[in-house]
Amino acid sequence: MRDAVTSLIANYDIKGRYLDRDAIDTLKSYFGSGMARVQVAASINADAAAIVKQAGSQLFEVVPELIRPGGNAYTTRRYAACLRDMDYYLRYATYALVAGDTDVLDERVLEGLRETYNSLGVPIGPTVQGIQIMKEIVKERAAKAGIADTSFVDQPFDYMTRELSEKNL
Ligand SMILES: CCC1=C(C)/C(=C/C2=NC(=C\c3[nH]c(/C=C4\NC(=O)[C@H](C)[C@H]4CC)c(C)c3CCC(=O)O)/C(CCC(=O)O)=C2C)NC1=O
Repeated sequence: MRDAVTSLIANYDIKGRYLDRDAIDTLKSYFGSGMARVQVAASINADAAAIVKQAGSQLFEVVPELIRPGGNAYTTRRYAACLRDMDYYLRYATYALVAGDTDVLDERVLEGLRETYNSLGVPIGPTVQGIQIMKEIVKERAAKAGIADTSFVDQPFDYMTRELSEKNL
């Protein structure tokens, strides 16, 4: 599992090069957003269950078919599985935020997921909507907590979205 620093070092080591200006800029940007990353992760951790619940309610409001008979999240068991999946995405997003790298998502979340979803008929579109709703909730909270530039929050959520949707089309 890699983070922003180990990824960068690995790249330079392969080429046998010292850290150049680009590398230093990348490191500055990562460490510059470091406290904000930790702050966002802490704010998510403190309220993860509520964030998942709110995102679930919003998703089922936008796509109510999911929880009607015939919908993939219909029945208590599947409803719970859906919220549990959202919780996975949120938790791993916090890891990726702190790491400043999406490697953990490839390794622990996305590997084989598309196949599983396809075989169970879990629809990708609404899953991606749920991930995006969580992103917006987290960004709102970060902004309220006084973090001026919340753009770094996008990365893990957008990465999961892109990987899930691209590979399914
Ligand atoms: C940490 C990495 C990890 C992930 C990501 C993961 C996902 C995951 N979601 C699953 C099921 C599921 N996932 C959903 C999710 C949804 N259905 C919908 O309609 C919505 C769009 C969506 C919620 C947003 C549902 C309903 C099931 C149960 C499907 C079934 O058993 O029929 C399953 C099948 C096994 C099981 O039910 O536990 C896996 C492996 N498991 C993991 O270990």
